[in-house]
Amino acid sequence: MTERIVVVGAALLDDGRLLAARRSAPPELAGRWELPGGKVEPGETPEAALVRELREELGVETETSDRVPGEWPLRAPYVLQVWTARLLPGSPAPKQLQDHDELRWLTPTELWDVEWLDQDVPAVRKIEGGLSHI
Ligand code: 9L3
Ligand code: MG
Repeated sequence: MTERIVVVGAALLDDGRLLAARRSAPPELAGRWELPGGKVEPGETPEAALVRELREELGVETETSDRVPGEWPLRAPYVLQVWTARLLPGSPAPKQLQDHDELRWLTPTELWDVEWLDQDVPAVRKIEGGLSHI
């Protein structure tokens, strides 16, 4: 059996808002919004992978905190796990450097204003449930 491969996504929060990123690739995902992130590499912790992916994709310096409980299936062998993250003091603002063509900081009431990837919807619901505690 093939091992499952973890894809990490960020609930990147700033001032009570969640960052959503619109994918520009691949074609079947382009135009839909996601929690930014990517694949964990062999020997890498999920948290380190997320910090690396956010640096590569958005040019930001971040730290992870709590994991959002749950694990959601992607196309096999991938599964999505999500960590809460925040910008470190002095981090540049997020820019769409790679894989995205638009970014939005969503307030809790705007969370469903974007067309999330189907795969990300359950994770965003879970994040929404936790937002009132920030
Ligand atoms: N994926 C789904 N939701 C997400 C992320 C970060 C990724 N929030 C899916 C899209 C790709 C695969 O996981 O099929 C690998 O992601 P990436 O490395 O292309 O970002
Ligand atoms: Mg990615």
